[in-house]
Amino acid sequence: MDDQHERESRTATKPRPKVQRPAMFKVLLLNDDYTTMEFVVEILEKFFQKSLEEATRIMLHVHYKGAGICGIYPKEIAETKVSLVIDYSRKHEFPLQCTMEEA
Ligand code: TYC
Repeated sequence: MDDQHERESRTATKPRPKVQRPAMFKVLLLNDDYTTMEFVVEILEKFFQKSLEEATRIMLHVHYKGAGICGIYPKEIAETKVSLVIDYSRKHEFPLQCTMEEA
């Protein structure tokens, strides 16, 4: 086997460690008729680290389209965000719904 051929076959058969990428989940906000626009913007700033401009853009998207993505996270983080949003909304007596689905 010449040098070049040997180098290629070695590279081609090199075992690769199997990397397990975590399953990722989209966190979604749903529209409703009662939650104020200001409160949704506050949620996006507070729990999803969005700027005022980005939070306003996402809120308007949800308002007009019915649902929108706040962020994409590993499962446990997504679950925590959903709980935080729902708890905070209920505490402020808004019916805002937040859910997650596999990305
Ligand atoms: N539709 C609400 C209103 O007109 C605003 C709103 C936007 C509510 C996004 C929920 O996820 C939501 N006050």
